[in-house]
Amino acid sequence: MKSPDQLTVDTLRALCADMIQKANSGHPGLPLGAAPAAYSVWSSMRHNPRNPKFVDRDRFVLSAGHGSAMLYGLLNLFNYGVEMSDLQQFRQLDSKTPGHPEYGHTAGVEATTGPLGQGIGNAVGMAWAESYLAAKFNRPGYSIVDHHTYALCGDGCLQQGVSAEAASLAGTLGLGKLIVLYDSNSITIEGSTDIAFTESVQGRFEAYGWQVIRVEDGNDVDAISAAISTAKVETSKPTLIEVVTQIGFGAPTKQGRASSHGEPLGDEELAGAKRNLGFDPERFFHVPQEVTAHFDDMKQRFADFEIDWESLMGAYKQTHPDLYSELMAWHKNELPDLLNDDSFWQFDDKPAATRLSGEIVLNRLAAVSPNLIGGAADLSPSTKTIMAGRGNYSKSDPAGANLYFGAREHAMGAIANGIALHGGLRPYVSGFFVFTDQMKPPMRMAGIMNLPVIHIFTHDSIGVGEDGCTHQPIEQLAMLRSTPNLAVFRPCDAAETAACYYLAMQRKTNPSSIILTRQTVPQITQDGKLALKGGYILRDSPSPKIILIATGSEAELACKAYDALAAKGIAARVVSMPSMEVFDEQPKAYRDSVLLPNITARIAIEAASSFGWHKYTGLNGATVTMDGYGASAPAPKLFEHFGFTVENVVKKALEII
Ligand SMILES: Cc1ncc(C[n+]2csc(CCOP(=O)(O)OP(=O)(O)O)c2C)c(N)n1
Ligand SMILES: [Mg+2]
Repeated sequence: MKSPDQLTVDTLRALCADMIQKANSGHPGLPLGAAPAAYSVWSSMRHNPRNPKFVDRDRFVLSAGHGSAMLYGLLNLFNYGVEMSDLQQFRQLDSKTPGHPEYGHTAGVEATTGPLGQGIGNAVGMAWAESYLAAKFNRPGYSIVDHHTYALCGDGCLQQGVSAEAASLAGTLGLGKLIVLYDSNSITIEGSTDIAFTESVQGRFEAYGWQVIRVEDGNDVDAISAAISTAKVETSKPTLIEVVTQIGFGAPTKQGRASSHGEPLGDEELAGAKRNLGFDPERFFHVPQEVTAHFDDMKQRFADFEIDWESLMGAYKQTHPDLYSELMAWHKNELPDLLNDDSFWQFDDKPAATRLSGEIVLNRLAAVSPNLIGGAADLSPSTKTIMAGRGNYSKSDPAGANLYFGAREHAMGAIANGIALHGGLRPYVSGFFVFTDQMKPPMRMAGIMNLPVIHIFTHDSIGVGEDGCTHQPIEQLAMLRSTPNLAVFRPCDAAETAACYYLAMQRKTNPSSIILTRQTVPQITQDGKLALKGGYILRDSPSPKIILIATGSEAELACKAYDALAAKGIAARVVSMPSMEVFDEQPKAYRDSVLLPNITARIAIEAASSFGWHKYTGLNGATVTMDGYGASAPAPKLFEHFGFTVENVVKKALEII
């Protein structure tokens, strides 16, 4: 007789193999090998399947997202509302069970995963958020923020650089409530890990400052559960539990082989696997009565977690009413009415780099948005993203809201996503714009997951100057503008910067990137609120013959060209376009009133790639842009060298009028 635990694990395995076989697509190797580890976590986790959003729940991230079948199997068995019919629709259009787990799509999925390693970064972010919120809100006798974050990863996740970045930081920060289970099967797609991955993972993680526990028998649920208990006892370090498993466990010929990684077992192999697990090979999608009863037994324990927490919160509300209200407000991401707060929109006339204006605006926001939290990839002295008076997070001071990521853009993005996924906090991150290349993967994931992460990037063009081509973004604006569900902002001065931050803060279901200059720019707008429409008329003359469209530092050039054209008797209009995405969201009548469809002479001016601008200039239009790499020289020299001059704009204007 199998124990209920063992029977459950084997049921999970069989369900996964059936799902993948029916879909004729998927990854059986991980579920068959890692089912005991996953079940050990889920049965010991503090969660309430009846309410997947229970605020103080433990989080579980399947970093090895290709094991999605296993996650859906768990969600089914634990009664999260994923039904047998959903398992039978695995990987089909509009199903609850897509190829890789999708946050916001399937209740109980805590993060969209699939790009290997990202989930570890997300989990670090969740654990960091928990630690900060606990430091901020817990009081003696009231551990109202008190949960663990689990991630399950494979060899592939640990091969990825992002996991190294995130793990190194988690060790430094001493995130003691982070527990990562490593499905150590020594197999990846191309075969044995011997061919490309031979370091001591244990040595590596110990060097990061983690506790490492090794479970030799990945089928031993009790041993894995004991390791989880040991992990919880260590509160000053994150824990890696290396669970030695066999990929495709139970499959007669594919067990231990890469061939079980990413394709259905096939009818014969599936039947053999079921026999090996002690199941009837003729029965599909079957959950034995004993397993159902086992989950019924656990149900009340899970419900009690939330009931107990609710009663603790009730007492907390009585004893600490202000903190209670604040916590509630943080979870709602509430914002004050900045639109009617004049002090938010006022700046002096002195020229200033938009990164410096950004610093002013960020601090104005921080004063009224206490759940704002964030930092830079070792660049805050340059990106100007410190919130004054909000403390610096460290192992010894976990109540600090300024975060230090080290020079780790990729992990920074993934961690920020994790903070947003956790809830209660509004994260921002910052770095040099050119290094968005290093964090495109999590920026894309933020778009996919509808996460309101704010990215602040400075040093936005050849305006960087002497650092040269490696530090001068060219194609990055086009890359971000082409990323779905991501709003990009490139303000031209302080007032527009305020508008862009305001818009970014308003966008609660998608990420925003604010792109700022290193170099000084003049204050050229009169009313920053005009920029709230994304694009608007900055200078105008009666019956304009040509429209100059510019963003950021090039808005000034457009204004100067406007004056030069006026001196030649040519009526022009300048459109400032700090955000294409926001402009495109405006009604057609507004957009037409700005871009005047009957005027085809249009020039886009931006010190970056021309890619994407023709949707506004049309094919008859022109661009003053740059499609090659930059160079090392003082910035004014570079703008001249690459054609960002009044003469060049006027010349192009005369060509197309
Ligand atoms: C960033 C990224 N690169 C490549 C892939 C494609 N891929 C999916 S799984 C995998 C390797 C899987 O190895 P492991 O994590 O050990 O999983 P196992 O084969 O043991 O299930 C790769 C390369 C991916 N999903 N993400
Ligand atoms: Mg593996």
